[in-house]
Amino acid sequence: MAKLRGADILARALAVAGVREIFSLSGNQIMPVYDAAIDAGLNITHVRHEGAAVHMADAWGRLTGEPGIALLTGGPGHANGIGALYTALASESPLVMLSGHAPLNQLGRGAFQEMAQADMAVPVTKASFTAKNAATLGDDIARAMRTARAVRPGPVHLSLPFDVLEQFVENGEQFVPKQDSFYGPQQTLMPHIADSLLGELARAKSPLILTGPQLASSRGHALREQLSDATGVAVVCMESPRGIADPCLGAFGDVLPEADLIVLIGKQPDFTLRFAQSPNVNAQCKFIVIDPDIDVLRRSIVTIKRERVLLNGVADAPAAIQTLVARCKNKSIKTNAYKKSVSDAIAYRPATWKAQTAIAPGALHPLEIGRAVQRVLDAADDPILIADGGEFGQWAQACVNADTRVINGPAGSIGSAVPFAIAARVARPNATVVALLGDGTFGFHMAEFDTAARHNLPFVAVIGNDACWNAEYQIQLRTYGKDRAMGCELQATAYDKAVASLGAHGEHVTRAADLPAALERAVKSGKPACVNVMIERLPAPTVSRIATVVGGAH
Ligand SMILES: Cc1ncc(C[n+]2csc(CCOP(=O)(O)OP(=O)(O)O)c2C)c(N)n1
Ligand SMILES: [Mg+2]
Repeated sequence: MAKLRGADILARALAVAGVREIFSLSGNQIMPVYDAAIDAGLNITHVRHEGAAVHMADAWGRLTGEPGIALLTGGPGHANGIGALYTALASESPLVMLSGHAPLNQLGRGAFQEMAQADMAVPVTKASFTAKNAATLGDDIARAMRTARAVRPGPVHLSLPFDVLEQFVENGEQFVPKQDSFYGPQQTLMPHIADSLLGELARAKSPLILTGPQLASSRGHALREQLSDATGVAVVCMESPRGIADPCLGAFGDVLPEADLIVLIGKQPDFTLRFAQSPNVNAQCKFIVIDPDIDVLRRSIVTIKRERVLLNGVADAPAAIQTLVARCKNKSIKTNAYKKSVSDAIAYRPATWKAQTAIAPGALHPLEIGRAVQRVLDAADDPILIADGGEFGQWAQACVNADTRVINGPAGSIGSAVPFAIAARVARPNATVVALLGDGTFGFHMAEFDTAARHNLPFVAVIGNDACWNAEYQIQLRTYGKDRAMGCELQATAYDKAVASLGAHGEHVTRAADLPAALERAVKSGKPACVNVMIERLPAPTVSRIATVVGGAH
């Protein structure tokens, strides 16, 4: 058997794991991996900023369920990728960030780009470590992928010292792990806990099941529906930093205090659930907590308060749902009346929204964009919705939907939409991908239009352009007064023209009547497209049948 470099073992290990796509920005430290990728049949989407590569790996993880792979260079390249890991961590998205690294044999002597890379990534990953030699590199990548998928999915970092990538080992093939090394065991829900849980659900008057962002994926969507059908109980996935006030959940916050039993499946009773406290959650409401992570489970019980927790168990969220659905088979389940009031509340939008238009000429109301984009998604065979950014992002999430949706998520970090959209096209080459995002947010990864053009990955980015960092501007108006706005204005930039020079199709829209045709041209262009729509500067919507509706009407 032949000698192999560390880089070849790594590339072959990735191929055995089923990896075909890598998101990367090149650099000295990782060029051996680029070389090895040719023989291993790995395709590289070569981006313009490392943060974009990590966001792409994140979207890949959410859309496919398989860890996305980002490959960055060492030192500054690694540092540029760190911020994007937080978005993936909060959204429970599996990915592996591989970073080049100064050679081990030069460490401590002032090596080029020497940096404590693994330490840097610790707070924003599930595991973060550095490869030590070529013979164990395959095991390292297997461990990284297992860990990314296991328990609560999330990002893992592995640093790749240059001398390890260049090191030759005899009989290298034997160090490439077998396929099953990339998968760990599932934690299933104990049948007696499942049965007790189902018993409590049947006894409760107004029960509710909540899941975390892991279940926001397409597979998660199907599992949630199965669980709701099987138990007759509403199942709600929470994946927004606005939590119970997520505009995509309509008036959910209105009916939540009526729940007398909440089952949390992989969902933490954190800020998004207002720490499960009154008045948002009834003080008498009981809880059942199922979580894959024993430490999180303990913390959840303390947050909720032990006396309110009827039952708890350790299990992976998807596996727990499968067990619950299986244990419901052949039982006659009645649909709980509260399920309908929850789904009605979630579907609720103010009646005025249907016909809402802008007041002044020259700009649209975000709802007018929502209606036009919804028609495009509804007409597509495989629609994917991406939403991100500020007040416009909230409007978009409130009024546009698709079964496959990727949003910036509980991290509350803006900027990922363009990389998400590009990765969505890599993951699903025939999908119609539409990203809705604010103008400030668009600026983060504008250069990735060049990546999309070079790799022939068409998608449509629809900018709600209010020439403002409006979310922060609204805080200034609300908190400090209308004369205290400061520094949040942007220019009414022609982003459509800016990205046209990167190979994109551009549209500039100032009238609602022109938007449908502009969207159609953008989709048909077969290019990455930017539809730059001027909008009114409105606060994000708060949807409630009880509270005053903010921003919905003039
Ligand atoms: C990485 C990151 N930086 C800053 C913020 C704070 N922030 C949240 S929304 C927002 C404004 C976004 O502006 P834009 O995309 O134009 O949307 P708008 O609110 O104007 O609709 C800012 C600065 C954040 N959430 N994440
Ligand atoms: Mg804006």
